[in-house]
Amino acid sequence: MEKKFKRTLVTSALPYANGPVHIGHLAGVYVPADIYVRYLRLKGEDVLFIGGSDEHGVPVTIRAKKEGITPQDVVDRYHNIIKESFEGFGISFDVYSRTTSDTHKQLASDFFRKLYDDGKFVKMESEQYYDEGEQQFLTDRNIRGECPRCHAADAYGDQCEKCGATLSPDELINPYNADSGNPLVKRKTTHWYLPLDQYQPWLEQWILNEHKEWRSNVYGQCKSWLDSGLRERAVTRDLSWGIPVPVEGAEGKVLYVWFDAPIGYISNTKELLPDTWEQWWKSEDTRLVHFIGKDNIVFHCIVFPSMLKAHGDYVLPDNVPSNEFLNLEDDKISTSRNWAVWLNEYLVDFPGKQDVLRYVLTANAPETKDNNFTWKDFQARNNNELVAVYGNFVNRALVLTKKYFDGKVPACGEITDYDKAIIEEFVNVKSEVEKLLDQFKFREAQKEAMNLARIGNRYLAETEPWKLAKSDLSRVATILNLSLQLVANLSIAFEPFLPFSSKKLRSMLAYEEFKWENLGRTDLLPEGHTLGEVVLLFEKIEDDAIQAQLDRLARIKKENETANYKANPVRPNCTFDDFLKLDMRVGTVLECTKVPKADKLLQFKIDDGLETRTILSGIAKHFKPEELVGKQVCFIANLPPRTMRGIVSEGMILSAEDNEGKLSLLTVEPKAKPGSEIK
Ligand code: B3M
Ligand code: ZN
Repeated sequence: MEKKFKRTLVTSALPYANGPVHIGHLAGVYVPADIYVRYLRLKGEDVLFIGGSDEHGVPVTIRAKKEGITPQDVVDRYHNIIKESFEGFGISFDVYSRTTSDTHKQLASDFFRKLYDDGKFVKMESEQYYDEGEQQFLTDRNIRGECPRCHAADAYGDQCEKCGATLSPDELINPYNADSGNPLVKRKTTHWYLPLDQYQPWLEQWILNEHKEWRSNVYGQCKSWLDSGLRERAVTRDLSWGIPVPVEGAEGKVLYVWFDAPIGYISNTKELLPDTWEQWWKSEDTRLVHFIGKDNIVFHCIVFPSMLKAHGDYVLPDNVPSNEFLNLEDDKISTSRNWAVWLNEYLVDFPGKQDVLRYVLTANAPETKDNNFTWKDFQARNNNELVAVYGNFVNRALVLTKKYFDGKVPACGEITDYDKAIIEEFVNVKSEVEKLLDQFKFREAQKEAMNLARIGNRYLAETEPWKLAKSDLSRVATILNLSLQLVANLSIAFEPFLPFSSKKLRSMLAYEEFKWENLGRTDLLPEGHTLGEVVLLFEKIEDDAIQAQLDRLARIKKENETANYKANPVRPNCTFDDFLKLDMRVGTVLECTKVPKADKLLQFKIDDGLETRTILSGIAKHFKPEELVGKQVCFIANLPPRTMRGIVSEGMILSAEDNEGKLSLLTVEPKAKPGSEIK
């Protein structure tokens, strides 16, 4: 049954204030949320858009340590940078506050205390890693050590970045504190846990049965969490940076950042509306929508709703539109590797071009799968779509009106069948775009808006009014009247997506009143209405601006290759006898072919001085088989045979890798005799 809502409360994830925000943030969360909010406002609905910085948590303290400043210094700096970036891109928050505000600290603390008083937590003791020198407990991210799988020297407590393995701190070999370098010991500590297992049946009903309409990536992730069974989650931490746990005997403990951060949505609403905030959070006719990235799904769909449920006073989210990730030039965006387009830098490099980035990020929005941003595509979409279609149409319609009718909207005369067909095409756009926006399909919705501009462009190209000026001025008047109506429609349709250009366009049209309900009408500009000053809506982006960005990225890639490189630590000693057990030899490659249907495997036939030996090796991505024939390789001759794809492999070919993981084969120089033993 369709519920009736009176108001919509839109939140967007609170970015960590430990660094500036980049295009991935904008594409994944803030542009879609902003489009949605602008659309609802344009429809005259009651809507609030809540944002803010997430200022607690370990990422902030890590940054502070690195720079030798306090966590408060870090968040003060980045909160302001982030806030300005969002303003720069027209992200139209009603409030953008921070989780270090007094309002938030109080509200989050009260929230915890209520759950505590109501007996909603369980208290448990566990053993955690502790740095005796620094006298502190460590979080998973702060613990480093040797990876048990690939033996990389500096795997994190939760993951090895080298081999990608998901880890727990207990698995690391020789764990140490990433900041101090000190070795760690285990020590007992007590924490409060939210027993999510108790909420499992309710969550299954609420999500899996009552919210089947959630995006499939969101629904799917929830289902897999629920299928594997929920467990209790600690909501406190042994840290000094954060909101103190408001319970006696909890000195030195703070609320877990993921406990306090989502409460920030509530606190920021309270800060904005000290008297009426409760209406937004505590009445059933509020529709709550969280815009987030995919790494935040579990917190917004499972943990936070369980907290809200435990509390009892608050509404639950009605939808949680979450995006996948955006890559940059085919590589994962990474703050630590500086592989990103930073919003504050973009605003300096491309002044006045906020809408171009908004447009491109929406056109490539990672709504259903990870997507890719490239500077060439950015340039092409600007030049071929914004300039050549939207801008061109607008410019022609306005310039011709200036030229033939002194900048006044001419009279619409007789409508031809062709005109009618054009009108019909664009009056439907309203319901089309609405349907898509209501389903959070922003990429397609923007495409529809662009189609409107395409229709206009085609209309002018086909009617060629500039050729009729001498012979049939009243026909020119009709064509331009309709074109101008279409331009006015564009200023409405694009307002949620490209607010800066829409504003510019409205001033060119001297058309201030714009409402969503007017979309699709052909009488928006009355006959005789005087247009404003005409300027270019979009400008071409030249190759050198794009090249400068590509050069920057190439520079960063170079730096990353050389910086931070450290070889793996040496493994524990083995004896000379151990070494002698390995029979390593040189062989000459007689044949090398790809194994059919196995994209990684190469099949070698090797002259090993005794016979022809077959060896399979998973290195097909790195070499062209024909180039290896005649080369000498080193291999282990006494491993037990292994069968892969029905072929028996009798040994292992030795290789080493460069900085980017590209392999080189071990060989001998000058040549040795086949079968020669390596000593
Ligand atoms: N700060 C994580 C992130 O930026 C976290 C989101 C909090 S939303 C309440 O991805
Ligand atoms: Zn590893």
